[in-house]
Amino acid sequence: MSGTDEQKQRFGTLAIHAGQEPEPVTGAIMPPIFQTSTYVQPGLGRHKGYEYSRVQNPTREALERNVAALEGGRHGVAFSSGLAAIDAVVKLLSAGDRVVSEENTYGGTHRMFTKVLSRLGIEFTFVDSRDPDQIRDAMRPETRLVHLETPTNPMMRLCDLRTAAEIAHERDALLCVDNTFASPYNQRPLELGADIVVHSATKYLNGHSDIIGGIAVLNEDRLTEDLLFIRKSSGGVPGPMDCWLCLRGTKTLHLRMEAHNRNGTAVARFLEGHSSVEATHYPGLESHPQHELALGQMSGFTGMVSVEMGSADRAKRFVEGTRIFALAESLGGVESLIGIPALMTHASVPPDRRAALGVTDGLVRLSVGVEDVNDILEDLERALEGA
Ligand code: P1T
Repeated sequence: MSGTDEQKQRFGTLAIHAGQEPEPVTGAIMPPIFQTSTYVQPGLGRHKGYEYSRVQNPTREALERNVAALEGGRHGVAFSSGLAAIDAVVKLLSAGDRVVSEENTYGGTHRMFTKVLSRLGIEFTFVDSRDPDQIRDAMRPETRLVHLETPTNPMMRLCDLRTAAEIAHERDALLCVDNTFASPYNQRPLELGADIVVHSATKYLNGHSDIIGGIAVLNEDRLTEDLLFIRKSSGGVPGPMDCWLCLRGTKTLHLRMEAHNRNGTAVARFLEGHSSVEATHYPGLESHPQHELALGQMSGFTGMVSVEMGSADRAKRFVEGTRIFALAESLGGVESLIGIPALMTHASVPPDRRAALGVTDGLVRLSVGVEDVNDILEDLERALEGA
């Protein structure tokens, strides 16, 4: 499919075809796994565009073209993990530069910013990006990057991306949005003004809980070249087999996300109405304080739901009492997962910070899978009775 054809295609068609041509030698419809570290050069200084797999790999490039198309962007740059992608984006900056970041990101992102990248002379200011004024007030002449997550992990807070993009661009800063929770099926930040979208491809993009991967999507050629240079120099590339698995995953992204959106909504409504649950956080609920914004910038609300159980004991009994929901870190796979962020994915965030965000020991996060919704709801009902 040519680039111009792709511009006309709709999401489900892009998911299956974008970035992939039948392999020219045999006609294989699936892109081969180019499981090779190097490429033979017919003579010194002569090669076919492929020298070494840290720099170029055809399977990885197929994944990059595919996800770029899904995000409505021009370039994809794949990484060995979501954190490797975010790390590379921050490395576009230099010592003395500043980042304004949403305060409620994935715990590992917060750990990388505060414990690793800040040691290299990059300064981080954390804000509640639900309030655009907090972003605006935190901007300094040295601020080069605004890093947002929306919905946030695990509180499901939203940031108005159109406004955030305006604020960042007024000050000549880049806007990077972690779109892991929404997936490009539900939200396309580049179309709302972001410069860079990052994903933990480990989650919805791959969708089958069998790889760790990351990807950044951009429009600007110059910025893409800079990011490719950082990846080539730092080396956080994914292997060809993982790229191929992710590419197989993205072929069904639209089908899976429809089912996640449907089951997520059913679970959120069920939990909101349950007497054992104190609060339910899901942008698709009318009771979510930013529901209007959700309707304005998302087309679906995913399978991610968080609930406040009121105490650590009740949360523990709930997550240990489910049978279909497996107690595990991660999210976005076809199978349902459940966990306690304060003890698992956000354990690296200091306790006082967690408390301020609402990431209490009683907060339970669910990644609602695509099993039969009746079995999912029965599982939750039974576990809540035990809690
Ligand atoms: O695990 P990795 O592929 O490196 O992705 C990191 C990451 C980045 N951004 C968001 C929003 C994430 O949720 C994650 C990883 N999150 C989990 C492992 C989790 O269970 O929340």
